[in-house]
Amino acid sequence: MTKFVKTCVCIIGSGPSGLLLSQLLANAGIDSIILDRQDRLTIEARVRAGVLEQGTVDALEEAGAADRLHREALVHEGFELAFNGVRHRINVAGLTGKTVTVYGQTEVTKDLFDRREQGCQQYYFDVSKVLICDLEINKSNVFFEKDGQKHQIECDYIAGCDGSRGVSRGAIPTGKRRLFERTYPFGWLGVLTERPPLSHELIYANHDRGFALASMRSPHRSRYYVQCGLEDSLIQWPDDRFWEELAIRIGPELVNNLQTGPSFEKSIVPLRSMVVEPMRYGNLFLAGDAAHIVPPTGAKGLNLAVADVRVLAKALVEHYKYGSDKYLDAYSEVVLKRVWKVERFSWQLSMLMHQFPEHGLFEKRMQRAEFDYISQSESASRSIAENYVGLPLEI
Ligand code: FAS
Ligand code: PHB
Repeated sequence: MTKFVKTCVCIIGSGPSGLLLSQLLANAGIDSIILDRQDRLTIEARVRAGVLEQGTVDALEEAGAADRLHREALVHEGFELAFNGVRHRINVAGLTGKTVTVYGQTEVTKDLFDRREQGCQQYYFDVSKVLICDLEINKSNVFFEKDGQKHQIECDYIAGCDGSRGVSRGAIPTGKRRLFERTYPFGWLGVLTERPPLSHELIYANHDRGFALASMRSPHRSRYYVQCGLEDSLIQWPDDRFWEELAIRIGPELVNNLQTGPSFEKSIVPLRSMVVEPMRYGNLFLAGDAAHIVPPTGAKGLNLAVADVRVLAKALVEHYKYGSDKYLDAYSEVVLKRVWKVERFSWQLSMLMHQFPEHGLFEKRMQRAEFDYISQSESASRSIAENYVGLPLEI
């Protein structure tokens, strides 16, 4: 016997976009139910993004999930680009009057779950066989199974917040959607270690041997990445090799500050740019990685997901509170405009800061010339700073 429930918005995916959307709706008195195929601990444990735009911090504040962030996060006024050891600081505060916040996605997710615990909204973890139906009629339905029990949720709207490998994107008929994709011929190998960071700001380095990034989670916990082959496996990257390679790529000036130690998390992520159009089909609205992927070079993944959700939450509140569908009808067009600008910035920084196997000497000179131009031109540095702190939200 199928268990049947009704709600306003059925949210598929309990990552940062699904959780934030549900909280913003709950704060406006709008009911939602969240489904996820994983459990809370697995979702919280994911080590992903680490840099938050001011807009993301504002959204977490609006959701009532920013208290711990304000106590524990690091506020940064700049970051560095380095080319074979030659460094240039992008003074984001000086150039834009804004800052970025270093606070792990793991912590953001924990805070949103804790905030949610305070409410009484429903959610289902460890679900399977999620099926999205009836997108073009008045009421839609989501079917799924949990612990062998069949469930059906009837709802007005479905928010597809189920990431890059979810089911929502596929619920848009093939003929009604377009996929734009760029893959990169390398990945990022990332480690977490309980060691103080080598610098008080992030450093993105392009070296003849490949890209490297020095980031952090706290004054005691560092996050480092090196560009690696897509076929590489973690076995090929024992800690010693990782530290050796990182030391070379960050350059002689910085290596003395590098405190190495055992990694307690190590993973490889492929780099990809992807956008699906439209981001709405009938009663289904896509948000976050379900609709677009950016390479992590611009630190935009999580921030873009949050930006989508801020627009979608506003649109749903306008619908339920004021009976206006103006924002719902404009959602896909408005959000995609900003998504493509953020895709461009993430692609631009990825093309500048990595070693491409297919690049010849000319392309390498182009990269160097672009770095030199950025280092000498305040307007070029301001352009990077404007994008890094976050483009305005067209809401
Ligand atoms: P998420 O992927 O976070 O959440 C989707 C949720 O949907 C998951 O909990 C999943 O279990 C659930 N789900 C999927 N399919 C489902 C189904 N069929 N039924 C029910 N539930 C389902 N960004 C950066 O800025 N810096 C980084 O260093 C960085 N590193 C990353 C590393 C990896 C491996 C990945 C994948 C992304 C990384 N990102 C990074 C980008 C990341 O931050 C994402 O943009 C962010 O997690 C997007 O959040 P959501 O859209 O909520 O999707
Ligand atoms: C991180 O700290 O994990 C991080 C920071 C900046 C990026 C990507 C990842 O661009």
